[in-house]
Amino acid sequence: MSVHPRLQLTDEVRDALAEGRPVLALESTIISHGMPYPDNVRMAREVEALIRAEGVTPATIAVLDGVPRVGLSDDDLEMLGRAGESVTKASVRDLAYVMAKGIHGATTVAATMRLASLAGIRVFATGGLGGVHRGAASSMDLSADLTELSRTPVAVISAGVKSILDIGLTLEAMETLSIPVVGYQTDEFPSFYSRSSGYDVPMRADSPEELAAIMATQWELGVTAGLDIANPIPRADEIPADEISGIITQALADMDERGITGKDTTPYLLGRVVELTGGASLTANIALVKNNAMLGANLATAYAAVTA
Ligand code: PSU
Ligand code: MN
Repeated sequence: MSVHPRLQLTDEVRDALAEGRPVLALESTIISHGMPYPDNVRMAREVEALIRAEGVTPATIAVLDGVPRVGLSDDDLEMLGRAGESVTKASVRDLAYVMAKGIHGATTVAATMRLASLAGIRVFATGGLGGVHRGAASSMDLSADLTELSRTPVAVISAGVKSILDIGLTLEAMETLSIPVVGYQTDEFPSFYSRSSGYDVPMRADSPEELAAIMATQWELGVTAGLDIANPIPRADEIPADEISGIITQALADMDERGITGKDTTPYLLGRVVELTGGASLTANIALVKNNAMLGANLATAYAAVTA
């Protein structure tokens, strides 16, 4: 698989891909917009270290000075974390803009998927996906993460979607968009901070090998959609759904009061939930990202074996 000429890969990522060794993609919106500094930078470094310890090459993706970069240095991670919300949150619609302007873009799940795919990377681990927002029937706020999942062949591991979204409508939208939703060792779709959501997953897999077989088969069929792999937060780290639901309701009310809309909603809600939980949601968020990175590393390994 050739790499798109506009992408800049680190030597480490380029060599791993050329030799068919496993590579795991990671996003950068979670660093600049998803967590406060300096926890965000520490999380990004620890996640990369965990992945390397599994024998897999991490590829954190961002646009820096207009160049889509696949694999970042420690200094790049520090810059993205420290600059925080002053870095443009870049989804797919923003990619050409930040590149043409020569500015930085912290890539969302959607934009990270697109760049990973152009680099030939098929597995990507993150925290939470975007989806259908509560009240979407009037706001039309549907994350472009769903659009991209419907058309770009990358498996995305997340801990489900937060109940800042409408989980039922998000699952319906994914069915319509032909996005497989696969529960990892679970029959229930997880809701980010909590292992439960009240919604079933339509499919279940119990090992990385099973997941890799589903990916390979789907793409052999010419179904070019991605996959949503839903990996519940570890039991020891979860915040029970009844504890977090009141906090989310409060955060949504605060958002409406401040008139926050559009691409600012997800970062605002995440930040407000961290404040309202006195930091407990951040601890849970970091734990689930690490858990997803571990599964991602094992899946990248299993998928590399299938496609070897
Ligand atoms: N959910 C999280 N943390 C995040 C995001 C979502 O728990 O950092 C980010 C991801 O980058 C995701 C983006 O792709 O928010 C979705 O934003 P929007 O809803 O504006 O599409
Ligand atoms: Mn949105």
